[in-house]
Amino acid sequence: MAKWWQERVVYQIYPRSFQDSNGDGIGDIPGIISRLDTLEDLGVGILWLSPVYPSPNVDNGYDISDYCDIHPEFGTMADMEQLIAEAGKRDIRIIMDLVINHTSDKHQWFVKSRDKESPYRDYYIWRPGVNGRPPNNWTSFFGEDCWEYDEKSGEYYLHLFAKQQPDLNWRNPRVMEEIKGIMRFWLDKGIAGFRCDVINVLYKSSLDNGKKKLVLTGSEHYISQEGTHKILQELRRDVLDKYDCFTVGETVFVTPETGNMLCGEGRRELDMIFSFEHMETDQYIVKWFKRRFHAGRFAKVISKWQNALDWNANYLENHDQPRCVSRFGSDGQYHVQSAKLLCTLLLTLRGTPFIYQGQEIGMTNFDFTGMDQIRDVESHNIYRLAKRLHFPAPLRWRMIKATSRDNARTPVQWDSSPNAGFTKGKPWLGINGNCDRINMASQINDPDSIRSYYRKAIALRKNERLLIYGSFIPLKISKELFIYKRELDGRSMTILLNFSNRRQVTGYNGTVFLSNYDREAFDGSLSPYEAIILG
Ligand code: TEU
Ligand code: CA
Repeated sequence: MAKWWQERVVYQIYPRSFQDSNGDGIGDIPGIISRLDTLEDLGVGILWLSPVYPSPNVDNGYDISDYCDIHPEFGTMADMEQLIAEAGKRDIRIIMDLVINHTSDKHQWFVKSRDKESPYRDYYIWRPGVNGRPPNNWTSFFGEDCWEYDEKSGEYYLHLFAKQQPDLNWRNPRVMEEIKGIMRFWLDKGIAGFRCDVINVLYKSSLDNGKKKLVLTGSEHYISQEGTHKILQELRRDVLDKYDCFTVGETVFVTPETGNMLCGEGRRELDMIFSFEHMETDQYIVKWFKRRFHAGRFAKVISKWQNALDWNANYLENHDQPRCVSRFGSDGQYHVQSAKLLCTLLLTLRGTPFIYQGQEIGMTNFDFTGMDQIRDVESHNIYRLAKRLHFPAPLRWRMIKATSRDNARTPVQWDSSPNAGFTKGKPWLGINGNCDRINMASQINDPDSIRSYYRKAIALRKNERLLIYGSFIPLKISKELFIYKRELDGRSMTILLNFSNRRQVTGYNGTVFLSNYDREAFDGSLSPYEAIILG
């Protein structure tokens, strides 16, 4: 049965880097409000805000110290209420980031839990050490230990991410009731749902040692456990089902089987999930060891997931991933064509498309030259770990440069003025030097720009139900070509994507619905990085 959140395009905003309104160099909510007309013009129907709650910003807001307020650097609760209202006037709905695997270590719950006698002690996972060592051998997502010793109470607490992000204890029914209250608080303000942060690691089935692994020793005890399914079913039954809203879960290490268990229609858990497998086809084991991008490997994984789930959440970049045009396209000679090609892919897949801020103008990876310009806690931890492992400095920097999450976090390039129109102050993170040629102002009225192409593709998707609800049928996958068709009620469209800088003959023909070479007719051959939709 059709759902409104299947028919809209989502635009992800990383507020810190979107638009500053008061000159402190940090993006904020009034800045977002000032850009709503541009977002409405683009044609997006939902905004996902990365966290705007009070936070010490160890992990830029993914370490929350108060779930029911707004960080002063982003504005006030009145600003947030105004954003929800102003977006609503433009038929744009807002979803917030729900980070409930962990809080900040500055959250009152954690501060109180450091006292062994506190009723908040059991909100977190505190354990005594074993022979002066941490309680088990687990390793964290951020390349550190998973346990931090707390002198005050003489025990360790678990943190799957930074040590300033203590994991909540989801075996505690009081934690469940607290989180339900937080979700109702925001849903009552009129938001339309949540993007749920690392939502499939909430329940730890055991704290036993894990099998030693290069990545995330111990994860077999907490990835997609039965206890997590029960939690998601309860949140759905007691809170979400009482509102006109949806959820998209960020779910690490899911397979199509475990993914279906989390978001299949009948499961009554999440509505959609972000899987990672297509984002792992250009790496060896971990993202820090880059592998040459291969369109065939990429296309095979995308095709698999297209038909593995009832409904997909499709994305090519976000605040954690490098810029897709630099990674899967070409940010050199074919920058414009390949950015439009990736737009065509994203907007013609079956599932809700998620566009990340700046993707619509073809923003590229950053042009930083050293770690002193990097702000991301994950990058600094990994750099330190690589140094401890005696990786030579040039290799360490090469690893970080290609993969750091800061690639996606440089401020949005609005125009070619100083600081790209993002701020009148000193930006919290460096602005890419290519903002003089890649910026919103130079594209917004140019019919041949990347942004104009995104606007056309979004409009086409809105007007063609077969691009929303049609079946996905792969036709050809090779090192250069990804060709597939969408079909609904006897009508079909064929999408041809040339992921190479060479001309390709395809043997297809048809009426051109969209082309990144502005073709009127199609002779069967594709130019470098050409994308075309035939009907
Ligand atoms: O990310 C979860 C997560 O696992 C990411 O670190 C991801 O594995 C990696 O970056 C992919 O390349 C979520 C948020 O998106 C991220 O920003 C937070 O740092 C993290 O959770 C902790 O809240
Ligand atoms: Ca600001």
